Amino acid sequence: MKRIYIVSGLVTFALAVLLTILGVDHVSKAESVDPMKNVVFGGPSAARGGRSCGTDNSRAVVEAQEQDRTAKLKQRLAKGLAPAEATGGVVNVYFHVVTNGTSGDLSDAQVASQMRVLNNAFGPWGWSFNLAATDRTVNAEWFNDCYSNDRAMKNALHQGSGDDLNIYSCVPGPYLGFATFPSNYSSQPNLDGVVILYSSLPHGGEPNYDEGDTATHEVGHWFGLYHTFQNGCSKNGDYVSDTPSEKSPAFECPIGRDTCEGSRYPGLDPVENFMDYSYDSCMFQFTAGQDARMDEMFTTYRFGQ
Ligand SMILES: [Ca+2]
Ligand SMILES: [Ca+2]
Ligand SMILES: [Ca+2]
Ligand SMILES: [Zn+2]
Repeated sequence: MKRIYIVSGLVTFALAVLLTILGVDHVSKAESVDPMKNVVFGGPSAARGGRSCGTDNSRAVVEAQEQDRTAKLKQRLAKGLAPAEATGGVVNVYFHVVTNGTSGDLSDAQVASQMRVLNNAFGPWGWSFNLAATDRTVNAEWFNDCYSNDRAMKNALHQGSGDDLNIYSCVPGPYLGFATFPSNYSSQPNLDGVVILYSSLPHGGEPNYDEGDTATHEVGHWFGLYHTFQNGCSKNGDYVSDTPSEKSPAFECPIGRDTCEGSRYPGLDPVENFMDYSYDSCMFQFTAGQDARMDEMFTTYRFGQ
């Protein structure tokens, strides 16, 4: 971390976040559907036509993180602290290029291009990324499946602290990428970070997914965001109040789709949101509510840690 902007305002966002946390919701328990019913884990690989993300969004993981988050937020508020002290800043990035000797050897220009994509996506919300170091490792086993070899690879290569971002490029099993959540950091600091398919970088050659938004999506998880279709149309959803509820992942670019209908679920599906499963060319935004959540999660789990 180089520097952090401290802002005590943002009362509106803070209130929105608080209302969400306190369970103020329009949907009663009786009306909510099984939150896991429509959530796709894994899914088809990118090459077979759909984005797939290997981040562990299972109900147990999400509920544990939300319980811990709620408890820690209450403690902050009880001390008179703002929900998010860190509302932006410059995050140092350690970029780990893993290759098998022939594939995956990304150039410095490609890494720089990926950094620009991240800065364009998060910049409007106060966050920017500084490339602190790039290293290159030849290890065919890690490169060919850095999902299964996640632990060995990261234990060897991870750098920095909780407010620094580690990015690994390789082939993450069947996924375009996967990430760890902020609340994972304290128990497993060396595993913290984001793993992306090497060909998902800008002009990397992965059909429909080579504008660099896989990294943006996974860094969203790293900041504490869930998929926009988390929990489907049921209570809490993605724990962000201004992203319309969404029953299932949106593939390709189905603008106008509305999978949670009726007056309880205003708005069309957020298929243009970075945290959906649509094509890179389709996704281009985060919301103010997602920013408030990222700021709060960063404050709680990463800032100064
Ligand atoms: Ca912010
Ligand atoms: Ca939402
Ligand atoms: Ca809707
Ligand atoms: Zn994801």
